[in-house]
Amino acid sequence: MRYILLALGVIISIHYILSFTHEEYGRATSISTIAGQFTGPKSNPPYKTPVPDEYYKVDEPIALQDRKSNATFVMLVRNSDLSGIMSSMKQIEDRFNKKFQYPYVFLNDEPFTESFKEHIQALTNTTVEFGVIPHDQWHQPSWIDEERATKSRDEMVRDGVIYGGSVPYRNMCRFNSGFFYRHELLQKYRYYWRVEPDVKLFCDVDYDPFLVMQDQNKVYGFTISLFEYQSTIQTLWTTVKSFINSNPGFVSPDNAMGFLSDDGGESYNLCHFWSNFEIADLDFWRSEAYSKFFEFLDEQGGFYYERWGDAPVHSIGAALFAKKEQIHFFNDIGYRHEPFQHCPQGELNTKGKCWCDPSQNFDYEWYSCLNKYDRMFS
Ligand SMILES: Nc1nc2c(ncn2[C@@H]2O[C@H](COP(=O)(O)OP(=O)(O)OP(=O)(O)O)[C@@H](O)[C@H]2O)c(=O)[nH]1
Ligand SMILES: *[C@@H]1O[C@H](CO)[C@@H](O)[C@H](O)[C@H]1NC(C)=O
Ligand SMILES: *[C@@H]1O[C@H](CO)[C@@H](O)[C@H](O)[C@H]1NC(C)=O
Ligand SMILES: [Mg+2]
Repeated sequence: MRYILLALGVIISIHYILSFTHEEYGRATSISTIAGQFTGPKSNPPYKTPVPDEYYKVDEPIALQDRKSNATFVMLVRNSDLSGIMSSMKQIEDRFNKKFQYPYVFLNDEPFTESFKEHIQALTNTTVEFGVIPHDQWHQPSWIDEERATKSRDEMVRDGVIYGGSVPYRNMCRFNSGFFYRHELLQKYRYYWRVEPDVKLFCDVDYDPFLVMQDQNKVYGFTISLFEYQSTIQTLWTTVKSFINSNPGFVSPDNAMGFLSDDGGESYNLCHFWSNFEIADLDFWRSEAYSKFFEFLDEQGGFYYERWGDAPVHSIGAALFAKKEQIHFFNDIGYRHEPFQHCPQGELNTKGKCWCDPSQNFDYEWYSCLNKYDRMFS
């Protein structure tokens, strides 16, 4: 414990020196003059200060394109996910995108069928691109010891761990952790909004969340946070600590370790942002800190020997390499991915014309981690 605290102290001071020469992350570089309005008093989480009215385009059928972000939707799906992803996409269009007109990138480990593409393109007037994932970025690397991987999958099946026996699920987690942002179709974008099949969007999103990310220098946005299954990440935290110890300069000053750990970094409390919803900065994943971090994790083989999820991996990366203020809770976006939902409360519910019942809200349920996010600001 002492040792970790000491290490973090050193990390923070070293980072201060290094940050002026390399990393942009962890430093407020582009907060504009209006940023003060958002940030609010230091004693409040930033999301308690609502998005200013100037950002809202309530009565415009198509938002005036005076300012647009460099952003896209990203959907990783199979051909068989057509109906589920059409359902999600229709809601994205109706609640937000028919007004803001951002493009879509669909990714798959095999080619999309013509019929899939036609059905998807019919849902929008914006650009939709369909990409195939390079073989090596999806499949289990040849240096993974298959005997050890099989043994671990069998154990997880026996223990009833969800997706414990699945190799494709592991491929998906590894791809989302370290490769999607390197896909050629995403190179031209800075921000993305990840959308999965069969999710629900409860409220009108009458402002552009990408512009809010950009103007406030945010790198990661979430709607739901919760605990991970310990059995899927047995050695993840030991690996993270080992990375931090050998690369102290990457850890941001004023990071969000307080969200991840209840004892100053000694142990992981299993909290993570639920990554089926993400609005985030692709350049953050492309940064030296996160790239090296992913490489280090990948070398341990934990995506296959265990079942490391992209949610804890992204969350730990964001929490350590960004400032806590750069992680945004989209309190006003009503969202459901089975079996949990975030339903905006009070005025936000009315403002967004939300159709969820505010009493059905995961925010402060016992399995939620939002209180650990909040406590970092008090
Ligand atoms: N192309 C492709 N996409 C996949 C594959 N497996 C999962 N995905 C996508 O990866 C994302 C996460 O997979 P899900 O099956 O939703 O995993 P989950 O959200 O942890 O679990 P659920 O509770 O089943 O939703 C979704 O967008 C899926 O469509 C696969 O084998 N191929
Ligand atoms: C696309 O644009 C055309 C012409 O402006 C319009 O008639 C049509 O309804 C639009 N479709 C969608 C899905 O927005
Ligand atoms: C959008 O962002 C990407 C990644 O940072 C960058 O390469 C690209 O030049 C940007 N495009 C525009 C139009 O600013
Ligand atoms: Mg899902």
